[in-house]
Amino acid sequence: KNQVHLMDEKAIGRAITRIAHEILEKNKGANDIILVGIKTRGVPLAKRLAEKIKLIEETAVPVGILDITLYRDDLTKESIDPIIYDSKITTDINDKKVILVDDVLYTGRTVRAALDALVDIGRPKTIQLAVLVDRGHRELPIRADYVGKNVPTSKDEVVKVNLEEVDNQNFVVIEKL
Ligand code: 3GP
Ligand code: 5GP
Ligand code: MG
Repeated sequence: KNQVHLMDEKAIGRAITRIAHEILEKNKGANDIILVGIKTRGVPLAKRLAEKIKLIEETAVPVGILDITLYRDDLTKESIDPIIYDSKITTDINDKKVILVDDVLYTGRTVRAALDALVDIGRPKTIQLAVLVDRGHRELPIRADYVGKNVPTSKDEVVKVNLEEVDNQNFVVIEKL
C-alpha cells in the first residue's frame, strides 16, 4: 500500500515523555489535573501520559473517558457534527484542569463536541488539548496545547495510529487513499 512512515515505537514514547513534561511545566505540577481520553486511541494515550506523570511527579492523575463518534458512513465524506455516546468521568471536574487527549486532530469537530460534553458535566478551571498527531485542516477555531508531531497532510490522506493497547503494535503511518 501507499504508506509513509511517521513514527515508530520509540518516537511515540519520546513524544509522550515530552508532552508529560510540557503538561507539568505549563501547569506547575500535576495538582488538579484530570486527563480525559477520547475513544478509542485517545484513551491509551491518556493512560500512558498518566503513567509518565506518575513516574516524574509521583502524583496519580485521574483518567476519564469520552466516547465521541462522528456520524460518517465514509471517513472521506464531508464531516458531520460528532455526537457524544458515553462518558466515564468519575472525578468531579469542577475547578480542575482538564486535559483532553486524542490521537489525531483534524477538523476539530470531535474536540468541539468534547468541550460541549465537559461543560455539561461541570465547570473546569481550564481545558487543554493534547494530541499525538496534528494533521491540519481545521474547520473550527481549535488548536492543541500539546502536539506529538505536526504532520502536513492532504485531505485524501489518512493518518493510521497503531497503539499496542488496541492494535498490538506501536507506529504511525500516513496512507494515501
Ligand atoms: P480512534 O477511535 O482510535 O481515533 O474513527 C474511527 C477510527 O478510524 C479512528 O480511531 C481513526 O483511527 C480512524 N480514522 C482514520 N481516518 C479517520 C478520519 O478521517 N476520521 C475519523 N473520524 N476517523 C479516522
Ligand atoms: P476531527 O474531529 O478533528 O476531524 O477528527 C478527530 C478525530 O477523528 C480523532 O479522534 C481521530 O480519531 C479521527 N481522525 C480524523 N482524521 C484522522 C486521521 O487521519 N487518522 C486517524 N487515525 N484518525 C483521524
Ligand atoms: Mg481519535
